[in-house]
Amino acid sequence: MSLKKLKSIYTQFDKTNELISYKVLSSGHINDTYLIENNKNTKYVLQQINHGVFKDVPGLISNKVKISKHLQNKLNHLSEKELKRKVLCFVPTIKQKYYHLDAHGNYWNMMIYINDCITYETVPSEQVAYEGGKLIGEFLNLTGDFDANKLIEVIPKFHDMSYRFSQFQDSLKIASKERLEKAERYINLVWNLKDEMHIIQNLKESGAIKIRVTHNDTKISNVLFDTNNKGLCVIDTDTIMPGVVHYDFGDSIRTICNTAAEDEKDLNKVTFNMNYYKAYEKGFLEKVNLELSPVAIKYLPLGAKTMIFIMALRFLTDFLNDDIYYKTTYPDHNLDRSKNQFKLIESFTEQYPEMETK
Ligand code: GN1
Ligand code: MG
Repeated sequence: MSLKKLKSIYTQFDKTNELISYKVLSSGHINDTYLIENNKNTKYVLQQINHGVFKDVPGLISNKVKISKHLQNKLNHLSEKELKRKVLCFVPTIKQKYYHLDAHGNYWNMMIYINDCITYETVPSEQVAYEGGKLIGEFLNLTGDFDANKLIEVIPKFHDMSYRFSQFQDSLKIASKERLEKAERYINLVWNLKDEMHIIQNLKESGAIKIRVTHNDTKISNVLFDTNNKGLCVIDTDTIMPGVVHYDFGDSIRTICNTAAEDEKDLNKVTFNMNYYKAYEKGFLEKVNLELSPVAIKYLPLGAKTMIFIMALRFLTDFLNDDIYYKTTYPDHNLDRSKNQFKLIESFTEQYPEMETK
């Protein structure tokens, strides 16, 4: 992306000032994200939304703006400065919309950049795990009274296990012999776990656990911490849509309790940190305050296992499909991600009895 192109996009959001510099933020696997700065030293995050993945970008933008506004209302006792650090603040275009559609059919949106904060790919301490739990718990608490029917399903069946299995089965039919051979061990693991990994979906469909607003991408790198390691703001709200709390609990646990990054190739470094699990769970339950039903609480550990598994399955499927979905930086990147998640499941399963305490 050229500075010239980004400058022209920026003018759609701000006619008065000029964009002077930018930096690529490369941690996401789907969108193209830039940290930009204008001539008044104000920083923003400018993002091109991947409309191959997100089929209804205006709907997605509408979801996340609605939730930001809801959070701003709920937190209106805070000062404006504090509020801008705690809740993502989207910037409207000069046409008073929250996205710009460029001449190439690409969608852009812009947020105020939150200064002086820290993000983690791997968690350094129990305190960070605990703070992460509090922040995600608070997010769910504050969105508990928002009617999930007012949100569109940004990616239909996003965490639906049957759907992910059917995509996996399709990928097996078209995968190259070489990739099938490399993935053989992991393909077998998928089948072994099939029934257990449908339990959360069955509980959701039977109404035993309730459908509500969920974030759906609560990996720890989507949580901003302040410089004292206190949880500050949940970012990357593209996938906000109806779901069950187990998705958000589980995806945080998947990333917080992994002693290595999700694409670490040295599997000896990948273990499940039980102390972080307990710390996160404590913070989460302290804040969530949603009258979680006994059934919902009982299944939180399985929610964690399910979210680790669904990522193992999705990375594996994309590997078998020759890497058409996630950004990759080398040929076996998706396979390495999948192996990493399967190793995490193995370590998790060894410690599972300790979690089922409720
Ligand atoms: C993708 O792009 P990013 O990093 O926000 C993915 C999530 C995965 C995550 C794994 C829309 O999120 O579901 O958990 O990668 N988002 C989409 O790191 O597929
Ligand atoms: Mg995301």
